[in-house]
This record gives sequence, structure tokens and C-alpha cells, in this order.
Amino acid sequence: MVITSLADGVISGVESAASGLSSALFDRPLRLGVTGLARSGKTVFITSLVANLMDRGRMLQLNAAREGRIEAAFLQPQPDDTVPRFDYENHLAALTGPSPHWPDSTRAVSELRLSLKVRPAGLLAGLQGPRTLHLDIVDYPGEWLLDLALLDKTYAEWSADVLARIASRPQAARFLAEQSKVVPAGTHDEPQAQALAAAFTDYLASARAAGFYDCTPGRFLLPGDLEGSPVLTFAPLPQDGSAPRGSLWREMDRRYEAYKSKVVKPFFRDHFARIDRQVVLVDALSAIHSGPQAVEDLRHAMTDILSAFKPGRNHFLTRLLGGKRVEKILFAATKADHLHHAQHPQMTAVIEALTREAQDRARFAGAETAALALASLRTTTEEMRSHNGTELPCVRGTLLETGKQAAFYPGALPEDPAQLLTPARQGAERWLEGDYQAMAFAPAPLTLKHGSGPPHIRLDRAADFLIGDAL
Ligand SMILES: Nc1nc2c(ncn2[C@@H]2O[C@H](COP(=O)(O)OP(=O)(O)OP(=O)(O)O)[C@@H](O)[C@H]2O)c(=O)[nH]1
Ligand SMILES: [Mg+2]
Repeated sequence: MVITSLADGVISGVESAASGLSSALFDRPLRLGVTGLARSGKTVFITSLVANLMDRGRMLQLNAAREGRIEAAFLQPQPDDTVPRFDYENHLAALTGPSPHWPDSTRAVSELRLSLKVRPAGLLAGLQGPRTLHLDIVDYPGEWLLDLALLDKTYAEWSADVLARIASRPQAARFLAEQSKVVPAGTHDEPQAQALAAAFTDYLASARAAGFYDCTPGRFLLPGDLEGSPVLTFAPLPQDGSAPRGSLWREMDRRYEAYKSKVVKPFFRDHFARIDRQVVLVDALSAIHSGPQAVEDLRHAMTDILSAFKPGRNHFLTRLLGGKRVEKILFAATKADHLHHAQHPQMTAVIEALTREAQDRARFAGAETAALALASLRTTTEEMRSHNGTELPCVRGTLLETGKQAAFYPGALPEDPAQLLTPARQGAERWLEGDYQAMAFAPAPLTLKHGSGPPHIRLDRAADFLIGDAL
């Protein structure tokens, strides 16, 4: 229990005190954060996890499920009245309906409470009745964690940093041209501020599309209901310490500070600081398919995202969290159904290597970490095909683009992930060995057996690592 967190967030402090008490005496809530960069598979993961916890026929690697100790699982109203509810029913209907399709992109925090009624294991089994574990699952964009770095920077420092980094990027040309026309010390003019912010936002969007990960402030790309508000209407300007009151520079400085205090801090206080268990989803295969530059960018992004889990580096977070720590962090490579299972160990090795620096840090901070390759929703079957006399391990599924069935050999991942990460670090333009085929499968029409959730790969292992000890 953490009293010190009261310093920066009365609400989270009080709730963690209450949850400490209730975990001993009553039903206890456990908060599971699900994050990852855009399109990494958060929505599908949560939907399938919840469906498979409600119907546990495919959850044999989750001990409590295998032992038959989970008596019931049901959705309940979530504890936070101001956070949108995770749209479980619609996402599940999209995935498992008569014409299955992937759910829409979600661009904000959402939450769902799943309550599990569980009989205790071992010696206590005969003595105690069932307990209820409230699992509060929180879906939030990994991009928002990148904003943590802004808290340590003034507007002048941030501007200098960004302007230096983007100077040579073609995506920034238009913004830089607009920006060079304004006089930072001149009088603030709102249409001009808006034009600059819009040009900067356009730059961020095209930089992200080009594979750059350092596209902060994160909320510029995922504005939600803040769209058009002053906290999102600023852009980096060259240092002008002498800029007078009422100048463009001063106003941008003020908005940057407002973004930190009104957007970044509340996210960390209201969501991040309360997380007990965390899963970080990574679409490593897409990055590998895109080439070495994308892999290197992903490695940087993971390191930055996960630096949030080593709070000692940031004063605000240290103060906010007090002694509280995320207890477990799972790094999961998603969409493993794109590979034959013979290649899953290599995929796990890649995700371990990609997150090694970050994992070491989190371990240092006292969290238990693990890595695995999973598919939240399995869309393929496996088959061997002979090609020029060799047997190739393939996967077969319905292609998203054409709706046709096809068998795919995506390419062999190396035994040693360094064969991918080293050329990526060295700035190679493309892979020397082998080529990796990009592919996208549509969800397959399902007829679910009574008592079984949607088909997956290792979702039960992921659940056992994340919540097994609390069941
Ligand atoms: N084959 C396969 N594809 C998957 C799986 N999970 C996700 N995908 C693909 O990845 C896409 C993104 O998945 P989402 O769950 O929407 O990802 P997200 O992280 O919630 O994305 P945003 O909300 O846009 O940030 C889906 O539309 C699918 O194409 C999976 O288990 N297997
Ligand atoms: Mg989503």
C-alpha cells in the first residue's frame, strides 16, 4: 500500500489504500494495462482474452481454469465513471459474427471490468468459500507513454531538440518552411498559431507513416475530444528568450506547459500509476517485413516506451508512484498465427532481443518480466508444402485483400535474432539473408463449441503469467 502516492493524486492514493485493504479482506481489484503502438493488436487481445476467460475451454495453460477453480466469469460496471467502456460486445461481434472482420481502430483509453469467482487452491480450498477477483482491463495507446519524456523538458529545450531532429527529414519540409516565416517574438496571432500547429501535426502524421517512432506529443496524433483545443495548438519554435509577453513564443510556451500539466500528467496519474500488471504488445513481424529501418525504429520505441517502467529516471513519476511498482510485465509478439509453430521460438527470441534493454530496466525496478509469441485470434491453419524438393512450413488462411484462401511461407526467421537486430542497428537498407513476406489474413468464420472462446495461440499462457497468481 502506497501512502506517498497521495502527494500527487488523491484519488489514486485513496483507491490503492482501499484496494490494499480489500485484497486482504474482501474482493479485490487487479488492474491490467494493455498497451502497444498503433495496430499492435490491443483491441483484439482484450476481446479474445475476455471471451476466453468467460468460456474457458481453450485456456488449459491457465492453471486455475484447468483445475476447474474458476466458477464464474462475468462483466460488471467498471469503477471509473469518466473512462469510456471498452466496447467488448461490438468487438466480439466483429470477430465472431457471420461475416467476421477486424474491429475498428481505437484511439483513446478504455476500460472493462471482468469479475472472476474463484475457489482457492491447495490447503485453503476446503476452508474458504470462493473469492471474487475484479480484473480491470485498461486499453491505452503506447504512444502516450512516449510523452513522459516531455515532463523533463522546458518548451525551449523541447523545441531545440525537435527542430534539430527533424531538420533533415523530408516529411518536415513544409512545417519548417512555414515556421521560418514567423517571428517568434512577434505578437501572438491565433490563425498563425493554428496554421503552425496544423503543419506540425501533418508532419507528425507523415513521419509516423514513414516509420519514425519519435512522434510526440502523442496526443497530436490521437487527439480524441481534445481536438482543436489550445493544449494541442502549439509547435516547436527556435529559442527566443527575449520574447515579450503576448508574443507567439510565450503563448506556445504556455500551451506546451498546459499540455504537460493538463494532458500528460493526468494520464499518468489517473491510468498509468494505478496499473498492477502490464502487457506490452509488439507487432514484430510487420516491422521485420518492412525491413531493418523499421526494426531499429521499433527497438528505439520499445526502449522509450518501457523507460516509463523505470520510474527512478523521472521525478514526476517517482513522486507519483511512491513505492508502487508494476508487478509483472509481459512482452508479447502478436499475430503469431502468421508463422508456422516451428518458427515461434525464433519469434520469441526476436521479441526478447528487441526489448532486452527495456526488460533489464524493468527487472531493475522490481517487476517480473516474460516474453512470448501469441495470437489473440488464430486465423490460419498449418501445413507443409514441398517446394523445389524441400518441405516448407506454411500457414493457410483467407487473404484480407482478396478474400481468397492461400498458403503462405513467410520466410525463415533466423535462430539468432542478432542476425536481424545487428544489421538494423548498423543502418542496413534491406535484409541480406532471406526476404520476409508481408501478409494479412481475415478472421475465419467460426463455429464456437459450447464453453470455448475464440481460437488463439498461447493466450492462456499469457493469462497465467499475468493473473494466474491472483486466482
Ligand atoms: N492474424 C492476426 N491478425 C491480428 C491479430 N490481432 C490483431 N491482428 C491484426 O492487427 C490489426 C490491429 O489489431 P487491433 O487489435 O485493432 O490493434 P490495436 O492495437 O487495438 O490498434 P489501434 O486501436 O489502432 O491502436 C487487426 O486489424 C488485424 O489485422 C491476431 O491475433 N492474428
Ligand atoms: Mg485498438
